[in-house]
Amino acid sequence: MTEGGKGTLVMGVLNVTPDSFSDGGRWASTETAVRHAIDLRDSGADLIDVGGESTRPGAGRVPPRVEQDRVLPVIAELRRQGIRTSVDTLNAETALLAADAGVDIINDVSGGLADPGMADVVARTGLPYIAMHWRGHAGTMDSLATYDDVVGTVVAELTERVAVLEAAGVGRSQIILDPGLGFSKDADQNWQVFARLDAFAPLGLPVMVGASRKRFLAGVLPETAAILDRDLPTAVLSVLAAQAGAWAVRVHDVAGTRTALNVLARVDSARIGS
Ligand code: PMM
Repeated sequence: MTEGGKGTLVMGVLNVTPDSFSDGGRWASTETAVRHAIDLRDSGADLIDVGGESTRPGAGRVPPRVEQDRVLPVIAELRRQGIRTSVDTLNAETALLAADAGVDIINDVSGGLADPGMADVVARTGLPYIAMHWRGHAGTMDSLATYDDVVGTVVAELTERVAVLEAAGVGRSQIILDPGLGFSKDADQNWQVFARLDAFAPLGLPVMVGASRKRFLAGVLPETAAILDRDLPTAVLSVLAAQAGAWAVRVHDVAGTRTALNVLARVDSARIGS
């Protein structure tokens, strides 16, 4: 975790899919995807998270070849343009091919649970690896939101993932944790986990937060609000995550979060200067 949230990275979301829940279909060709990634970079993204399989609730699986055809050319082109990327994938093979294409980070929303080959690929590539808290695929995840103590259980389940990854040869310094907001958690559980990001500190690993446009944000908006109206509460949560020491926030509206983080930086530096 970064001290006082200074330097929290902004990861821009690039879903190269026809069906992601808030931006599906908009960046489905390599050319439009690359153009959007450049816009995100120009808006202040530090890196671009390239995904070719939607994880929205109820989404079906995509054959690895289709996923790879979507993400690999985009990653290769962004690499060529000097833009840092992560690949958002559950598949070890896709992660390995993305590494060959020049990806900088592997982002696995299953923390290695979906594909038993993932830990080995992470160990072999030596790339940073985002291990997110996950309990099941999109078709079943909502029914798996059962916890006595959601914060303690998420920390314990991620601790277990770290142990399994390390046993498979992944270096501890490669691992970044993500509490998995919106994945097998109801609205109250998402707020509880977000409110206790400090509970991950004892693990001593960087923490990333992905709250952007997720369903639980609807609860702070009027019933008539559209999905894009969730960008304001997302930016507010980006500031709170940064204050809690998050390593990075994963957002669709990079400009909004960048502005919000700039406000925090000015307040922090004014406090230090006074
Ligand atoms: N959320 C989504 C996809 N990938 N990756 C990480 N590490 N953390 C997240 O919270 C996360 C993710 C789903 O959101 P999208 O459909 O809007 O991309």
